[in-house]
Amino acid sequence: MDTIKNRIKISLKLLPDVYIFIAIVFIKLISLNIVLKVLNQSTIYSIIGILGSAFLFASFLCLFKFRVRIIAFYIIDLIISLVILTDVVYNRYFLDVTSAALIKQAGLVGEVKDSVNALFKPWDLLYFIDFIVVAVLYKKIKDKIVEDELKLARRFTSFALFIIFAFTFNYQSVKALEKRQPGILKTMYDKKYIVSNIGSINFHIFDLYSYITRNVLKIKDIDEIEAENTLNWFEEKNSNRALKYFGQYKGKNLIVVQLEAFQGFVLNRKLNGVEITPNLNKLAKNSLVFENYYYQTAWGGTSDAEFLSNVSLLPAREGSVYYQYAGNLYDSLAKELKGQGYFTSVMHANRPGFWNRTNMYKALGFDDYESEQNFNIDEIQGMGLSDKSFFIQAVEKMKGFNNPFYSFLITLSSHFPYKDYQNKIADIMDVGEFEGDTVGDYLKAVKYTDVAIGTFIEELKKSGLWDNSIVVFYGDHAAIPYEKKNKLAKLLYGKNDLSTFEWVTNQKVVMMIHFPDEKIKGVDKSTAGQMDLYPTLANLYGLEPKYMLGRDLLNNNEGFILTRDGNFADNNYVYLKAEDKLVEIKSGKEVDKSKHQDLFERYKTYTDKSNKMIEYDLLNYKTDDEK
Ligand code: GP9
Ligand code: MN
Repeated sequence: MDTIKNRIKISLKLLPDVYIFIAIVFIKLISLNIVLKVLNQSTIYSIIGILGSAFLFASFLCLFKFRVRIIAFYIIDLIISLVILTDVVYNRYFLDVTSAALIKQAGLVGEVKDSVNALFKPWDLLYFIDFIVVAVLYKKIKDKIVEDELKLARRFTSFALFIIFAFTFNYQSVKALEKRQPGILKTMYDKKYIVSNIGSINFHIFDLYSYITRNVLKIKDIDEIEAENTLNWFEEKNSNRALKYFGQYKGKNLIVVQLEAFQGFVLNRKLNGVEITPNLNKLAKNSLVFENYYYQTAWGGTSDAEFLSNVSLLPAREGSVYYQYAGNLYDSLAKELKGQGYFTSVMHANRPGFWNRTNMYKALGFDDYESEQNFNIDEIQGMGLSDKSFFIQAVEKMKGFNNPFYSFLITLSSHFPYKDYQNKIADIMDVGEFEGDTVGDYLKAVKYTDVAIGTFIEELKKSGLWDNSIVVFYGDHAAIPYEKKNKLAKLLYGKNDLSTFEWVTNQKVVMMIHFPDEKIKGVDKSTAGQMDLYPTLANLYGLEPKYMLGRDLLNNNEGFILTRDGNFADNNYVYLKAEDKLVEIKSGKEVDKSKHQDLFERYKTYTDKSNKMIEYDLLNYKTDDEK
């Protein structure tokens, strides 16, 4: 027993350079969090994570004799310092940290090449000052260490100890992060938040792992015939040019508003005699309303809704398409409109790195991205800038745009958990028995955003933009979590629970299109979804994109939607994956699946084609092929 203790003691004692290494890495990583201004989001677990990553590298150092060790020290220190420096410089420009996927977007760096030089500051050299300090120290301690050089077994003991520490610390840190934000390491929706919680090195290890498994270790590449087949399938699907309304609104502005968590049931609903969304209800009377518009988002939440609506492909089967496939080539609404001389802009008053938007909006072809940085954060409501202030400032910006333009707006205030942190909307409406519950908080948040929408419409009218623009409003995804379904049952049906059928058929969002001449209006009851927006708008604006999964809602009544959790529906039937049941929508009764195999086939084909398109970046493949 005593010898083991002694062995450990000696093993740890004679490695002063390793401790210096740990201290240096620790200081550098903490200073990075200070520079990134994310220290306030950190917890004790971030210190544990940062120590964990320092221990991990330290453990490898222990394996070598001093002379080799000191070289390894320099190499690892240099790599870590360069990673930190890249993040610091990248953050100065893009307000985010780097990720391996950016390798595919080298062009992006090219674009800012001139400013890259300007982005380096003299004090960045401080990240390398330790190289001199260590060189001086090295001279002093070299002889002593070489004299008492540890034997291989002892060095191995130190290695084992450090590696155990490394794994324990890192595990604790990562576990704490996943507990606070489940799934964040798959979707990477807020890279800076991850850095703040587990340290930069751990983040980059996860990021690299995800990149390698996705790109380098892909089981096989798609063969040529399969790629051609997939592209042909899309081309054929989109080749039947619509007859009705084609190009009828060419030249009109397009304003698309994606509303945070606007579930379908809020529209035209009253609670204790009071309308929840009076402004949208009023607008609905003169708009084309889709009553059965499903959201099709998956892990990527808001970003998936943006993607579905602008690209008309399904989101990633795991993780988020905005993070994993930001380097792909896309055919998108913004790009197509740009081809017709439109100015394209996207506005969302959150940090630009959130959901990897800075990179993805470039891939989607937006000319301009107005993030939190470009708004005056003069009023907070919910998750950030209040929708009211956001809308007012957005109209101001639009007034300055060259016409015609496409403006894509994403709201923020009605974000889960709908808490009225600023205590501003507590009395906005009486939610009766739902007071104090998520459902009650949600209804107030929706009411708040609806009031802001009222202001938005007024401002658009005042500016003259209203009469010259198609304006679309739709919700991004669910608002009420599954564990709150009893309360939802109370609100919707005055009962205590929802069946799976009721739950699934309520996973819809608000959706309406307002036309400047109000010639197209009414209620469409066909089954539709977010992948149908792009094809519908493409037709109205006379565009002919060829790689969309959805349908043109004005020229095809054959409704069909599918979601990533395996549900799908047409106008008559809905498949409930959780119960493996096909149900007739009208009666709510189960029907014989074997008689509707065509629906199952369709689901499979759609999923398969969409997956291939994204996972193999087929448009890029096609472009390469054509070169
Ligand atoms: C963040 C906002 C919310 O900018 O869009 O994203 P969500 O959490 O709803 O996916
Ligand atoms: Mn959202």
